[in-house]
Amino acid sequence: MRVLLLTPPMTQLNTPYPATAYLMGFLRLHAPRLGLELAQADPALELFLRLMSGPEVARMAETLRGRAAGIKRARDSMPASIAHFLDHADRYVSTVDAAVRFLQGRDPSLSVRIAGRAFLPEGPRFAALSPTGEPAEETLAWAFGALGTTDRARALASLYVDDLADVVREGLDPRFALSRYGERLAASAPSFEPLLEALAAPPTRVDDLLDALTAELMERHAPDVVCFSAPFPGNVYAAFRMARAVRRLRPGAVCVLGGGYVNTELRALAEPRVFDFFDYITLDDGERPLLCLLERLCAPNDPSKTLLRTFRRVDGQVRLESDPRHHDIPHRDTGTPTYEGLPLDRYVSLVEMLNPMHRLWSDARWNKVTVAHGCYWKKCAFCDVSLDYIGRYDPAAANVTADRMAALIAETGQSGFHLVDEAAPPAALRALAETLLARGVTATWWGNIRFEKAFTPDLAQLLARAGCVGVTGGLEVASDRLLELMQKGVSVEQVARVTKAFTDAGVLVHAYLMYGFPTQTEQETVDALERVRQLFEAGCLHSAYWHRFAATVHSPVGREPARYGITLVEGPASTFARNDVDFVDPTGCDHDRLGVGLKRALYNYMLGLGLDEDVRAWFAPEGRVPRPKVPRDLVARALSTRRSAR
Ligand code: B12
Repeated sequence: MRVLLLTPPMTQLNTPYPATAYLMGFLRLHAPRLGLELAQADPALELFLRLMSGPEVARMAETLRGRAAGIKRARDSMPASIAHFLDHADRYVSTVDAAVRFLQGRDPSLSVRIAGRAFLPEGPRFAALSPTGEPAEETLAWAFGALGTTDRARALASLYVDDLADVVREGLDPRFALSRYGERLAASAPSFEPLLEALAAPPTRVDDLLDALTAELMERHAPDVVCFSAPFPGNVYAAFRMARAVRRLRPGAVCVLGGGYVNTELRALAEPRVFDFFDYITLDDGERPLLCLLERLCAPNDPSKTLLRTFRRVDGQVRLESDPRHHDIPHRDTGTPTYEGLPLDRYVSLVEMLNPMHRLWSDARWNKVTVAHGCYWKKCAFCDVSLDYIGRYDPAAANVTADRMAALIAETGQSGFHLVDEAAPPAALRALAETLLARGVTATWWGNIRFEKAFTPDLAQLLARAGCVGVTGGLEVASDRLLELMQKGVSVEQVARVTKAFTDAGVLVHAYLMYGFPTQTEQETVDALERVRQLFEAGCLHSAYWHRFAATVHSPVGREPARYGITLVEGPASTFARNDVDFVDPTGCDHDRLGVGLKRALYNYMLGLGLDEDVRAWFAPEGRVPRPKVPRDLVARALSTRRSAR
């Protein structure tokens, strides 16, 4: 039986999303017994590469020119990205292949030409180089100095790709973005109808390319089973579109859907029409459910071959079949992920922001491993702790993780790892670091943690010696009252000490921040910004991102809203996706207004700017806010306690 595993567009482009690699690594262990032939492909990358190619960009110019020709005064109503593109279309056509090759790392010498700024056309996105009106050269010189030619060229080529992506979105397909496609059709969508309508609409050029790609994959692999992974809402539209094409091209093939989006948003699926596209949809970790399904497909007449957490359509109704005798595969036994079959030299490294920590997300290729399945804390009120991928904690021994890393280095020739844990546990990281050092493995790695007391300066130094280059973690609302309410289990002062331990060890640190948590007041938001300012000033943080809090149905806030002082607003009954829920917070704070100032401040802090400004200044364009009530030396004092305690 031939099984093809796919990641439908779009996801980040610098490295493969790992679900197909994890599942293929696991299925390999069972392939001889079941007679499976396994293959994986990444249509997300392929679609990008097709769009960003000379012939396609030429076609884009022709289409957009043709469209404009029919409209009076078309130029006046044209988005800036398209106007600029049409003015310089020939240059885009002649440079796009070279720029993409450069971003793939396949033509490094081109950096000198790109860095010279006469080679690539510079559209509206390049305004990001002059955020406050300064000449772009000043920003580039500040960021890359005189010798950083490669990085400078990468940043410029990334802006060039952003401009072209804007042209695709504004000119050809409004659903398109570089790392998500049609996201809004799927995210928390109570009804399947909008997605169905989009699938029934006349195809865009992006749709046509996707259909062609699907046809090629069917021809190359002739699969009997096609597994689609939808990690995010931004993969869902393409998954349905591709599944429909598979149905037409290979009517006998079985289509299966799984992934993070499904595990989070489709748990209460009741829409039978979804099964016009997919035969089976599985929940949570895919190893056991997929194995059960493949065993059943191999022996269709054997009634003992039952399913685990698998939706299918029976007599026109959606049914979840789950035999309680099956259990998930322990993390230690899931096998080693494999990237076999994926074109690792064709992924595209983009520089999305001039901040070293931010780069880890979109730049360079990272192999992925998981140190521990789930979260060992699993109490945070905003988090989907009731779901299996968070709630079921199952670490693997350090030897197992180190073996997987060694195997991936041997397979890919690359030693960079993104640990895709919910929150890698300190004890497991210590053991992993000691194992890597004892074995003499050279690896570079980063991942998400909780800013726990257990991450002492000594442990941070050990992790850094073993190859840790970055950690991300939640400081969330940066207010002790709210951190306690949400059961985060950390205090601001503790976060200051832990993050400083990491930055002192030379490790990059990113903080996830949140605003708009239930009962949060304006004063608390201003105070939070003051604490974050101090953390940047004291060198505890390199980067951060402020998310607007959203209540989800699987989080403690969504399940027990009264405990957090809010009431949920019931939306329309859902037969399709369920995740975010609207709520009313009687505190009545205007978080939208404050959010703009918070983001403005952070953007500047990440570039090392405005750290001595009164935080109220960042909110000023939207109105007045109260004076912060936080001692100006809160973080400095927290850090000096650390020193005297040592
Ligand atoms: C690391 C991570 C990130 C990283 C890296 C992302 C990347 N592109 O690689 C960062 C921080 C950048 C990130 C960003 C985002 N993330 Co994120 N991320 C995660 C996290 C913690 C781990 C992902 C991972 O690599 N897991 C390991 C793989 C192997 O697990 P998996 O994909 O779930 O696959 C397993 C099963 O799902 C199943 N399976 C998967 N596919 C298939 C297919 C079939 C056929 C079958 C049978 C089974 C199956 O089997 C696999 C093995 O068990 C997950 C939560 C989690 N613990 O999974 C959230 C998670 C996937 N992210 C999520 C979201 C929403 C996002 C963002 C959209 C956030 C935002 N608003 O910007 C962005 C999107 C980024 C993008 N477009 O690429 C959500 C998705 C839920 C949803 N609502 O759809 C999750 C589930 C977390 C959450 N509850 O919010 N993320």
